[in-house]
Amino acid sequence: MGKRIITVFAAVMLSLALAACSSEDVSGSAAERVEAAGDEREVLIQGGNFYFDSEEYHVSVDEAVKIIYQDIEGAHGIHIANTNIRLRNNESVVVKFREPGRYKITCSLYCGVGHTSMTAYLVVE
Ligand SMILES: [Cu+2]
Repeated sequence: MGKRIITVFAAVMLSLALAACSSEDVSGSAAERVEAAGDEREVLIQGGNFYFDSEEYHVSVDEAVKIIYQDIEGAHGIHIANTNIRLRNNESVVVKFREPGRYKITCSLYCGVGHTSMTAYLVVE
């Protein structure tokens, strides 16, 4: 009896977790690196203790953008979900997003008690 309840509970938790993921993120590798032409629009993301300077950053599908990360307080970094984009202080990358979506940005460097609360979204539309 107890075992069966645990199995049902685990199944419910798993389906909730999957539902939460699919509503926030898109699957697959969403961004491709492109050669910098020098005139890309710059998207500056800044991080402090323990926040990013905006809740959302906006880019257009197929727009070449230069994503730049800077620390304004403490030492942090960013990882953008569904991409291999990981940046530390003063690093940048020129990319195009192929798919619209809300891509979660998290701190990529363990920075202390507020680390897990450092989230924002890159909105591609
Ligand atoms: Cu952190």
